[in-house]
Amino acid sequence: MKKKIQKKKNTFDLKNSGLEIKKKFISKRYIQNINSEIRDLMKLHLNKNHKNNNSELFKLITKKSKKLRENLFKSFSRLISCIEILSDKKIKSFLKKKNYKNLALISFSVVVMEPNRKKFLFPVHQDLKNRLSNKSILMWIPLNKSKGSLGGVTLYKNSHKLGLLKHEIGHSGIMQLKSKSQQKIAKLQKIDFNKYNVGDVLFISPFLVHKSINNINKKDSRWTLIIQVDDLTSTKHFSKSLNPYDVDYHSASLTNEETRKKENYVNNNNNYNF
Ligand SMILES: O=C(O)CCC(=O)C(=O)O
Ligand SMILES: [Fe+2]
Repeated sequence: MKKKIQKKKNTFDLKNSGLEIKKKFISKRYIQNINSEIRDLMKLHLNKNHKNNNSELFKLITKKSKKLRENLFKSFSRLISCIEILSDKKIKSFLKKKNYKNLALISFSVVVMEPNRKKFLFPVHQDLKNRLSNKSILMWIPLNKSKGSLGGVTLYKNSHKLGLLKHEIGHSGIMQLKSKSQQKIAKLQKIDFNKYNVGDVLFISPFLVHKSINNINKKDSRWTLIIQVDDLTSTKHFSKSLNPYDVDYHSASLTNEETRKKENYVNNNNNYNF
């Protein structure tokens, strides 16, 4: 009985809570393949035959050249192996079960959160840019495991029910909820997703407010793949506009992905004192 209650506490349903956590869900080989390609890309630029993990190689690349680091980082989010994960049968059947149809790939990106570098963290936000439909889903897929220290995301349960909230560019140069919007979510339950294994998937509504959790690990970075897809069955707005709402009214001018690439990784500093 106790066990049942416990289980219920940790179970979230996408429709009601705006999030759903699936443990040991997808085949690890997809993740292994992405990681090995990421390592291959970096190893090509390092002299020795390094056997290091992603985080160690990224540190070596960072030491070597800022431009190289920046370009390699951008290339990770272009790897076709990242979207091959959408062929995983568990992901396919999950989306089918939730009645997602005619899916369009909106974006996919690899996030690297280095230890104690707060500048890259995403403040509270919804993912409003580039939506082609209001029926949308985001997959947050760990590329390395964490017992908590690597950080992750804080999710504001039920916040997707508030609809579109107004955003602005925050002091870090990244889009965040305006303070009035922040007041609206202040009393909602916060769920920290910071303990995960390779194979787990967090499904969320992109309209669910979320933010990054700091990586407090001593040496490893957090590597996460984020894929967003939209259901194109309800696109009545297409006769007037591509997006289902006025994106610029609600959000600042850049997508999170764009801000990350332009503002953070492409800076004119010569050192990495973020
Ligand atoms: O993984 C994270 O820290 C959050 C990333 C995120 O929210 C985004 O890319 O929009
Ligand atoms: Fe986000």
